[in-house]
Amino acid sequence: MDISRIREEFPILGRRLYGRPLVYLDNTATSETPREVVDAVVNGYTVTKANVHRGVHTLSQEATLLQEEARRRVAAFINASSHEEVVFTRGTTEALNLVASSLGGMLLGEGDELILTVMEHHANIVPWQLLQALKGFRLRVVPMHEDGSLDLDAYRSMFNDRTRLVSCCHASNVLGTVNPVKEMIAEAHAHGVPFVVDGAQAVPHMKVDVIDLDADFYAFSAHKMYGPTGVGVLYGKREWLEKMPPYQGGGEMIESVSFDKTTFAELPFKFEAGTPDFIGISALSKAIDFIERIGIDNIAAHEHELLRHTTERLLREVPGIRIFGQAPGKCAIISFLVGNEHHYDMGMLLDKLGIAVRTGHHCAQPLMRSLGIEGTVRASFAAYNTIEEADAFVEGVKRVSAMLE
Ligand code: 7TS
Repeated sequence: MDISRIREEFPILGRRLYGRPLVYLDNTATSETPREVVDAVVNGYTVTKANVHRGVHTLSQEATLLQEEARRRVAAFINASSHEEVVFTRGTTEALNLVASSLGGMLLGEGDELILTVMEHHANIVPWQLLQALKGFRLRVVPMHEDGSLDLDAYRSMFNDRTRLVSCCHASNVLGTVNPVKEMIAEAHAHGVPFVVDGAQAVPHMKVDVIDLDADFYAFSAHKMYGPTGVGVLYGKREWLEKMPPYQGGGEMIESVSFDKTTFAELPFKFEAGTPDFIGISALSKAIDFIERIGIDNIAAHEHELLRHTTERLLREVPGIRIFGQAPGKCAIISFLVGNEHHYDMGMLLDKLGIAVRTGHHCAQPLMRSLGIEGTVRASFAAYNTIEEADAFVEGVKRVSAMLE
C-alpha cells in the first residue's frame, strides 16, 4: 500500500491547522473523501442532473442508470444475492429506523422480547424504544466482559419463546470490538429469530459478506466509507422485505394510488419513498471503486498495524492511561482517558496541535454508564493514516497530559 499516493487523492489531508499539518483521527465519526467521489458528485450536478425513474428524457435515464449501477455495485460489494435487496436510505440511522418501524412493528407485541447489546450506538437503541412505547415489548441487553467482548453465554441464555428479534452492532464505535455476528446469527436462527446487524463501523474496515454471515438485515453509511454524506444502505433478505410494510409513503414507492386503495411498488422501491439522494448514491460507486482498488484486506492490515503501534506506545509511554476496549481482533479505534484529566480538555488541546479526535459519550451513553465514565477521548484510523501521524498523536497525548497534570 502506497500511503503517500493514497493521501494525494484526499485534498482535505493537505490542510494545516494552527500552523501544523492536520492529523485526522476522527474516522469513526466520518471518513474523508477521495477526489473521485467528489468528482462524481460534481458530475451529477453539472452533467447528469435529472430526477430518477421519472423521465423518458436522456438526462433522467442517465441519472437513473447511475443510481441503479450503484445499487448493483453495493450488492456485489456485500455479496447480496440481488440488487433488489439493497434499499437506499439517508444513513445507518434511517436504515435502523426503517427496520425498527417496519419489521419491529410487524414482529414485536406486548410481552415479546428484543435482544440488544450494551455497546449499541443510540441509532440502534432509540428507534426500538420509540416502538416499545407503542407496543410494550421488553428489551434484553447483552452485557460484556471487562475487555469489551460480549458475554456470549449471557446472550445464549436470553433466548426464550418470547424472543422475536436481535439487533447488534458488527463493530463497536467506542471499543472497536468486532462482535462474532456470524455465530450470534446462527444462534438466533436456531431459535427461529431474525437478526439485524448495524454495520456502520464494519463495512469500511473489513470484508462483509451478508450471505456468509446469513444476516437478515445489514445497515451502513456511505460517509464512513470514503463516500458522500446523506446516503446509507439497508440490506434485507428478500423474504423479509417482501413481507414488511412500507416505512414511509409518497412518490416512487407505489404501484397505484386511489383514495380507496393503494398498492405498493416492487422491491426495493417499496422502501424508497420520495426523491432519493441520487447524486450521492451514484457517487457511492466511486467510494467502492476506491476501497476495491486498495483492497479491503490491505486496508484492514494497515489499520491493524496502526492500532498495534499506537496502543503499544500509549500503554508504554503515557502514565495513568486507561484504554477502553481491548478485545482480541478489535478494529482500529482507541478510546481512552488519562488519570483524572477531562476528555474534553484533552480533545481541545490536541486540536490546537492539529490533531482531530472525538471526545464525549460517542452516542453510546448506556455503554458509558456500564463503564462508569461520562466520556472518552477517541482516536480512530483509516486507510490514509500513517505511522508518522500515529506518532504525532502519541506525542500530542504526552504533551497535553503533562500540561493537564
Ligand atoms: N451505528 C454505529 C455503530 C455508529 O458508529 C454510527 C455513527 C451510527 C450507527 C449512525 O450512523 P449515521 O451515519 O446514521 O449517523 N457513529 C458516530 C460516531 O461514533 N461518532 O459520530 C458518529
